[in-house]
Amino acid sequence: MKKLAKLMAATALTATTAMPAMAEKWDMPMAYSGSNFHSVTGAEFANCVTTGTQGEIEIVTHPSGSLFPGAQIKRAIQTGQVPIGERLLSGHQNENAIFGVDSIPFLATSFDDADKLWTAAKPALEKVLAEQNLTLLYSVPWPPQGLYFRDEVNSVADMKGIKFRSYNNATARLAELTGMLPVTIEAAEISQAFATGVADSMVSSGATGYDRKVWESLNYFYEVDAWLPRNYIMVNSEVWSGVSDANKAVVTACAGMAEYAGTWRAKEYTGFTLQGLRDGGMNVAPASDTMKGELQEIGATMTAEWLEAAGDEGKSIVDAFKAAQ
Ligand code: PCA
Repeated sequence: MKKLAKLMAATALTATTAMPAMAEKWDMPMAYSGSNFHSVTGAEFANCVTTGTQGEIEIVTHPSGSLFPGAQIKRAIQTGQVPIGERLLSGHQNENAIFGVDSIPFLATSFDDADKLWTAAKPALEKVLAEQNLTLLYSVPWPPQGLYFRDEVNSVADMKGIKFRSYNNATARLAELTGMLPVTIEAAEISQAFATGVADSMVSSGATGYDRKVWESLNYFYEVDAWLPRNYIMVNSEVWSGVSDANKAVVTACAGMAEYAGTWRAKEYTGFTLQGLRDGGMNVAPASDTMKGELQEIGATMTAEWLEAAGDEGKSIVDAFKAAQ
């Protein structure tokens, strides 16, 4: 009897000191550097969930593409290799044109408009993701996209033959239409690509140029405000359906706060990083009217191409966005 009592006491002790019965660790791959505002937002989201669920779900972020490079993150979540992760939405435009809704040149060129476009597109995107075993948690925009070059350019004619780093279908198409030579390179790899001359230009935000210190190789940033692409955080739908209602409420609340905080950071980061590029020695200025006009023509071509590819669903998103403007 004594022995049994001892055993029971020991078991009780183990039960109270052990981790909660349902404790799970969720590794969360992210493609951009740890100091990037999306990664900082993701780390805060992870802490919020870990604290809010009292450790029942512990999210551990892996920035810089250290667990999976950007191009593999969505598939890794779909197939259950990891439960959660962050990816550039337009990285999947080759699967479905709807994913490219945020990279249509000159459609939504401010944070306010990017927000309206997101609201208009979200139901269709959630539906496509659900068909792929994915549940959307939150999304944060990048700052407006401008053009980086090693050498000065004043018109589209000056761009001919320049090696251009692309990050999705739209950026590769932009290169084609401007006579440049696209090469796809992840953000984590661009410093080296510019240093070694694999590429001499790109379209991106001031944020990415700043994060990757591109002033070490490039000299010009033309503010074009072509579009504001987005990152989004998704969870495997089967994993999600196994989460308790109480923990789902925590994750959803943390996601809402992350979307808000991340968007605020993106806005703050816009001016800060452009100044950072200047401080690094780059020429930062709005594109000339000639260049803007030429790019707008290319934008019109790309808009027509996107509408063609995205069909009725795409048209209704653009119509709903324009009605909200
Ligand atoms: N930075 C990312 C995507 C958009 C942006 O501003 C990149 O250049 O890869």
